[in-house]
Amino acid sequence: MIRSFHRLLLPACDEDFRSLEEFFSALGFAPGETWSGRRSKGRKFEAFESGVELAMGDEMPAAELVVEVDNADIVSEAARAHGFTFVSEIADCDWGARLFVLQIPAGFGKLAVFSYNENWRQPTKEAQLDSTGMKFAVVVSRFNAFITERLLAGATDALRRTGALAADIEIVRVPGAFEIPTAAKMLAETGKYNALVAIGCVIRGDTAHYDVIVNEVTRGIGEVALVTGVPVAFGVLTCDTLEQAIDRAGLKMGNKGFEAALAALELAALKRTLHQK
Ligand code: INI
Repeated sequence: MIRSFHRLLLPACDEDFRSLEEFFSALGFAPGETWSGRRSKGRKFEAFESGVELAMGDEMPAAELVVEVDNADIVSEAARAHGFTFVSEIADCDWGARLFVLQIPAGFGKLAVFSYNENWRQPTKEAQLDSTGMKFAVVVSRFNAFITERLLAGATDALRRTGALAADIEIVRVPGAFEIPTAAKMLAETGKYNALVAIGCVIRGDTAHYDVIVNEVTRGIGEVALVTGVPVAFGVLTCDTLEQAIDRAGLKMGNKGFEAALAALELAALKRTLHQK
């Protein structure tokens, strides 16, 4: 059973030794065991995995050593900053990687460095945040308008910044959070909108029915999305105090209207992506 694998380089002089040390350290190898004795000295550079790889076919790196890194672009910049000699610049490979080749100091041949492109091994589907050409409706409750108007401004800002036209954002006002699901269902059923954003603010101190309202609104908004198939993002603040609501409407905790609009857009874009064959 093999315990480890080493590629032994034998520099001819101290200067070569030092330049190889700088080379492998700068590229991100983990410095390992060192020894210095009367007859010899040495230093190991370790990598997480190592082994002998056999490969055939086109576009193979012509190099004596090959390393896989997390991000070849970053390592390439580090190599340039150290003045290492490039045999080939970083470029895309048709096997889903970015790769560059360096000259190893002291005449030890070439080192190919590559990283696989994100998600290459395990592709995932992820939508782009581009709302160009999409239509949205924002349902906003008037109760606690001091807060909900700020959330609305955040939501429209997010949609405009990602490409939606003002004319493609319908704003519909309702009395309180309780009415949001009903209005959302009416809007979703028109089939005119790619996604909806629900905006409201329920504050515990304002009502003895806090839990009842919150549960009903949350369940209702989720149900509209599931029943109609139109994404509805949840931009309803449920807070203990007015101060908490203010923090979430553009102060310390960001603007939840902005975040909800991005979530609506992402789901609308995901729907498109998943429907494409
Ligand atoms: N509506 C809210 O949006 N936020 C609240 O905090 C709130 N409180 O505290 O009562 C509230 N109540 C109104 C409710 O949503 C309905 O509009 C009303 O009950 C009429 O159906």
